[in-house]
Amino acid sequence: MNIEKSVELFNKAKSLIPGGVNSPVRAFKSVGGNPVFFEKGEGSKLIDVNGNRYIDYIGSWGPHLFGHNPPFIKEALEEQLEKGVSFGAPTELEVKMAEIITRLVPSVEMVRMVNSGTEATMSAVRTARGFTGREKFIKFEGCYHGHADYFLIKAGSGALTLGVPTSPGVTNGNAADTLLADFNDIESVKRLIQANKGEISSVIIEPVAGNMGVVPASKDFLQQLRNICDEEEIILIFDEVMSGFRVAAGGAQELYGIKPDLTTFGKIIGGGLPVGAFGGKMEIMEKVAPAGPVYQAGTLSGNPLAMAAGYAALKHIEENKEEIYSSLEVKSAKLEQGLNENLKSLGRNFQINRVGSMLSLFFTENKVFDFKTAVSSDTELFGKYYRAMLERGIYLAPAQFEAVFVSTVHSDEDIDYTIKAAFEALKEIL
Ligand code: HOZ
Repeated sequence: MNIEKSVELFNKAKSLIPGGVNSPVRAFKSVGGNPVFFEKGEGSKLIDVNGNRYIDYIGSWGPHLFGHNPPFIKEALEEQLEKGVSFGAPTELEVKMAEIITRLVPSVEMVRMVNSGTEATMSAVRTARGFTGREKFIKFEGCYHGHADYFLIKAGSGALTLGVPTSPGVTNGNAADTLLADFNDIESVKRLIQANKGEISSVIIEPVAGNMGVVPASKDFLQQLRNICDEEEIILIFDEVMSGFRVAAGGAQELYGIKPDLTTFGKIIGGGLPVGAFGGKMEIMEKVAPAGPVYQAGTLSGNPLAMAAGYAALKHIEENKEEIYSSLEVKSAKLEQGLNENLKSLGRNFQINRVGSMLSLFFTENKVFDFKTAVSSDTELFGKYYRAMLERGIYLAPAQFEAVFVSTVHSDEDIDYTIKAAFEALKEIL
């Protein structure tokens, strides 16, 4: 495949942008090779600057549930463009957005719009601290909640991929308030609570972790977490930046039937534009400024263009729920089954974790249920697989510790082609 223009652009970018990219995983450091620079997205495809077409399984890291540029989001954006792109003042769209979020996710009684998942998680933790008057919080090893200082401690995603799960620049003071538990291990949570009695404000978790690859929490574990948080008056925060509106219209909390106190959103909520949100119980959210004293603000928060795209996406979900999630399930199950059959016929028992349209293939024969089992995956082999798939026109997330996202516009042909390409790629590298 000729990617000459991407090579030229990356070389130029490296002298102008740190590492040549605006977000680390995109630099292909862990998989090797030159990052592909893109020009266009069309449904399930991405077209690079050399005109090569790829079946895209990143979907902008999750938001493109309906593929690139769906007509209903495009129309909403065009309509808003005529009216203006930013007012820094309230609009009716923000009210409609809050209404639809609270309808789709009933644990969210009140919601504040922000600009990214990182803003959502850091504001949620601050709100929980303000509400409880306690400073410490618990996060899980391998979960990633954006790049606020106190989250970059044994974090997943790019931090893990680049080998800096605990980032330089995070002060000891910041790190001291972050307590680390093991994913899917309730005893590790109990021990921390016991050792820090009355000092823990919140527990934040990705109920379907997507940043150490896809690793779902067990229902029993989440239920026990809910119970302990109730007993100890600790705020339970579900980070649904990835799973929100993806694994079900009401997110992972609908799937598991467990209600958190606060939820954070991103990705799909902006229909592809930079949006995040946090929300939850009224009594907690009423602590947020200006209703309450916990400060939180942003000029671009509730931006009309972003709200128009996000509202169009959520409205589409609300009106077509059954169809959307059953089609995603059918397509994703077909992909999972095809990959499993490939592995079987090659005599390998590598693990595939899947929740709805989020999936990861781990190059390990161990069951993957937490950070330690996730990192037992052979990342070098993943790199080879990645390059072999790219060569065949399949665009996966360029790191083992991310997810594959299937959209409603991936066709049967796309999935069949992907399974065939994966067979050839695996045969080549194993
Ligand atoms: N950490 C992001 C996904 N988990 C990567 C986002 C990006 O590079 O765009």
